[in-house]
Amino acid sequence: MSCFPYCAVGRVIKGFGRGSKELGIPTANYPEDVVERLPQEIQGGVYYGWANVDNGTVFKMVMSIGNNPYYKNEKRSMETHIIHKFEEDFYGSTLKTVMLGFIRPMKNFSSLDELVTEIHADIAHAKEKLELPENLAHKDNKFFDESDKKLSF
Ligand code: ADP
Ligand code: RBF
Ligand code: MG
Repeated sequence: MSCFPYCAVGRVIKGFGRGSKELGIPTANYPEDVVERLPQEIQGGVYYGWANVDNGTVFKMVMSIGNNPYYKNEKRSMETHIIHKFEEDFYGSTLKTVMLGFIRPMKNFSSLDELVTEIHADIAHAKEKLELPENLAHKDNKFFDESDKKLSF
């Protein structure tokens, strides 16, 4: 059994400020309540899927889900890198994501260079997987429509 597709929606908050943007890989962070709703089956790791901001164009994305040992209760973070060049930041906007598959578990890296190289490989992997017909189909998922009025937040 699989819990994919997994849909998440929430406002974009300020992250840890670890400078993902400076690495050329900005990650939009979800608030805690969105992270807490994640099913147990979705473990720490890297995932691929689709995303949009304020019901706009749907783009490919990669998501990093991490267990931060410095937080009590093994709280996880959900950081989405949208594979698109945005002209401006979108803090406070509504981010919708549809997760479709797992890429790899979280790893420890001995240098930032290695981490960045691995993330670029993740992005290439995601781009390819999302071209498969069964994944491409979710680009038009009703969830991304503005007409979806059932969301309450
Ligand atoms: P933070 O620590 O606050 O998450 P980042 O350096 O990770 O800071 O930058 C994330 C922010 O960059 C997002 O919240 C968003 O406003 C902006 N941003 C711009 N382009 C993208 C993109 N392609 N994917 C994700 N976030 C982006
Ligand atoms: N950080 C890690 O320590 N290990 C990882 O394996 C890892 N994989 C990532 C994969 C993707 C696609 C992205 C966007 C980030 C990844 N990060 C990883 C970085 C981390 O979650 C976070 O973005 C940085 O710590 C900067 O905030
Ligand atoms: Mg971030």
